[in-house]
Amino acid sequence: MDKSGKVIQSTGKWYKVSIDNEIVDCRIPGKFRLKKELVTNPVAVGDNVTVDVADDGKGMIQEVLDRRNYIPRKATHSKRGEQILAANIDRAWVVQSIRDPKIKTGFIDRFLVTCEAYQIPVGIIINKVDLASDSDRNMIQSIESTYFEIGYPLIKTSINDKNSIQKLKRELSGKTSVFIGHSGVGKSSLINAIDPNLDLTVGEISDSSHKGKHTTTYARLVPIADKGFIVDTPGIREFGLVNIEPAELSIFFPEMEPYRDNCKFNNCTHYHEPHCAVVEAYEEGEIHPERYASYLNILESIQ
Ligand SMILES: Nc1nc2c(ncn2[C@@H]2O[C@H](COP(=O)(O)OP(=O)(O)O)[C@@H](O)[C@H]2O)c(=O)[nH]1
Ligand SMILES: [Mg+2]
Ligand SMILES: [Zn+2]
Repeated sequence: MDKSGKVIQSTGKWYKVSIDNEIVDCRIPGKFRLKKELVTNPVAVGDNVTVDVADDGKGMIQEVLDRRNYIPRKATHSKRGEQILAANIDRAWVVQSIRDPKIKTGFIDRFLVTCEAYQIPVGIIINKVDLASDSDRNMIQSIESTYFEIGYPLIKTSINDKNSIQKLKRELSGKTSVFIGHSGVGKSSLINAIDPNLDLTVGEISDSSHKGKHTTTYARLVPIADKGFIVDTPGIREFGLVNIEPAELSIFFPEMEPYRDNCKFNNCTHYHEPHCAVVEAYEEGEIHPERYASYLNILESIQ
């Protein structure tokens, strides 16, 4: 009888599948590779699969269940189409630190747009709040209210504050999560704080310094304290804004949703066009100035 499980690691040849909390080494039938799909990997980390487990304990993956969502990665130039870095993500978290390095809301907004475009629920973690000065604290408050109003969860954390770690732990419990953010913001430290058994290396040099070495690195799901997974890979500091048309960008800014259909032009980019309902809403204070500035920045980069 087939068993169901979740792919937690892949080398392209072998797959490790978690079935009832046990790890089973699996292969895929050759026919999986022949399917003319747009993606370059037929089975990805995070996929829910059914497996036929043989008497020797090895498995053969029978079926990949429909993906709820996935994190794309631009396939290397030799290949066609998209590579799936990880599938079935319950929430992606953009991790920023208030200082060292300083928080950049532009990065947050770019990341939120990508997650909206790929239908990945997303939240924001502001780490190292123990380093905040008084003026930083005001800034945190203003950032909090901006993102709260448009519906994104935001958690303030410090590895020196147990309560904040507990709160984060509750958010991640039983879910498959992914942390994205620049080197040094504290991703590994937070994961260690949540599950000290993992003992990830802290303070390692920038992920980008390994570029080239890791061109074929696959993602891995790391089980955290027996409930939930965190996607681990050095290759997802940022995932690109692929295939967003300028006139579609505002779809991925939830606060523009109530206005965008009222513009005079239906291909309005909400920038220079006359009778733009989004610009009017911005001028009336319905859209946060920094979010609109981010919108224009991203618009410029995709035009
Ligand atoms: N003060 C303070 N330092 C932190 C915090 N979290 C991480 N750090 C420090 O920030 C540095 C980078 O952390 P690391 O986890 O390696 O960041 P990563 O590159 O995002 O994985 C290390 O020196 C950590 O000790 C925090 O909440 N407060
Ligand atoms: Mg790290
Ligand atoms: Zn408009």
